[in-house]
Amino acid sequence: MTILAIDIGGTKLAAGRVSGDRQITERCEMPTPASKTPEALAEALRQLVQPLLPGATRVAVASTGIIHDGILTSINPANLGGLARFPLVETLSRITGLPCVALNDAQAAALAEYYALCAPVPVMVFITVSTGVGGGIVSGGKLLTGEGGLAGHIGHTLADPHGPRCGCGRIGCVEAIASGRGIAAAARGDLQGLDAKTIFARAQQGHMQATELITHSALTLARLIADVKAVTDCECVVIGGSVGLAEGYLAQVKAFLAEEPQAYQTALHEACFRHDAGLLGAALWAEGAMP
Ligand code: ADP
Ligand code: BMX
Ligand code: ZN
Repeated sequence: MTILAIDIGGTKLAAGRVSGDRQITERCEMPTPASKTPEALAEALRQLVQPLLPGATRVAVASTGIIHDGILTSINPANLGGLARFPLVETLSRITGLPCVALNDAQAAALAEYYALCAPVPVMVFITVSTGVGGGIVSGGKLLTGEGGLAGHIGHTLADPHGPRCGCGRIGCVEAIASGRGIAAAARGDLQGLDAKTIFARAQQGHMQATELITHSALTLARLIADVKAVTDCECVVIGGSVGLAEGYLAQVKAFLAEEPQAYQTALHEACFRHDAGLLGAALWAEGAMP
């Protein structure tokens, strides 16, 4: 059985063919269209999956946004070019002619990373620090999606009541500060208008403001992890996303978490499947969710 897995993020679209032994055999990537129309996203997805279709028997999608009944609804529309509501499963079934399932990207990655653990644990939390900040919780061997698909959206918890307004409408969300977009939005002077990837590169060169922006993100994430520990009593937290996996980032988060009281400590790891956790998690979901 070959599953065509797709990962829709706020910055990039990725797709791969996942074989029966859970290996990604082919992989493609393209930027997420900046346009606000559903047609633009549908066309980008068509181009992305076309070369991977031969031999695939089903489609599995991990996508940014709340996924409920196959519909993608943005909690933070700013992360998806303003696209608020998109018929994800219907669109991909039409494009591919194959049965399709979909779930949130961080929830999918949580599932893949849970199966990658050396031994099962009662509670594991996955956090992606990427365009946004997303999360997925596996408890008692089950992925929590919630009735409406909102479970795990920990990027929209409060980090700073005096912080910037988040695209979700709240003020001072973790995502508005710690995410790639949050880092870029806070940049001033010669860093203004640069993306998080470039700001990380500047920090490597010793740029003081760039270093401070990244440190502030890492501190915000460490505080979120302490909160997550208090809520879930998780055994470990796994970090993914291009910001989360950037060189030196997790080390900073670990250092800030170590300053919190003992009760809030938890083991922190980088995602074992790195940037492919969403793709593999979607494929696992398809194996379990479809006959
Ligand atoms: P998506 O959100 O589409 O899943 P990513 O996980 O790649 O995609 O996250 C995108 C964010 O990560 C952007 O803000 C981008 O600037 C930033 N980014 C991409 N590559 C790197 C890198 N090597 N180091 C730090 N930040 C990065
Ligand atoms: C946002 C939200 C989450 C998502 C998270 C990470 C939207 C469009 N997305 O909080 O559903 O899991 O970003 O998404 O509202 P990514 O694009 O950074 O991978
Ligand atoms: Zn928010």
